[in-house]
Amino acid sequence: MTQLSCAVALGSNLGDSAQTLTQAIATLAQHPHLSLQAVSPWYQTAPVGGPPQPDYLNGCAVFETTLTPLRLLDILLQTEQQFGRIRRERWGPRSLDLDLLFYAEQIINLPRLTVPHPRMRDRAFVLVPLADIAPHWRDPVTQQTVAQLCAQVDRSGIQQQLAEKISEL
Ligand code: GSY
Repeated sequence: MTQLSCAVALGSNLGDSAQTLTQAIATLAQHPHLSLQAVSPWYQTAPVGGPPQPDYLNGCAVFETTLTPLRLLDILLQTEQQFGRIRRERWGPRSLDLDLLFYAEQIINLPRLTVPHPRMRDRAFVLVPLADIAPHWRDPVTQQTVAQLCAQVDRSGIQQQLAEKISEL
């Protein structure tokens, strides 16, 4: 079966976010059809949108997979639930958020799934960590690379975590 690359964004602002992100990556990496290729540093980021809420910890990971996009989406949703995600309010705080950003160079518009992620181009908290691990990945919609998209966003409010705070996988 053909292995395709996919990029996933991770975010958390409830509980021990560093531990949650690290364990979520480890859980995904153990899936028989996901092969972890790269993980970004974690960034402490000011919340965008929603009610007043704590800062987030955000990062990105790249996997190779033989899963279909919808099967991968289901695994991301299951993993969110495993880590106690409760959808209280749409833009409110959450223990774990996993978003599928890219699935190879495919453009997917399904009722349950839009890829590339429709809001990723405006989000420094996604583009900054993604540019660390996949700067040359080309957005199939805009034809711009992640590095180019990242250079266009306001990265104030984005702070890289100190190395010793990044849990080892
Ligand atoms: O869309 C992901 C959840 N989210 C975040 C986030 O992960 N990081 C920051 N900085 N702000 C956010 N607002 C929402 S909603």
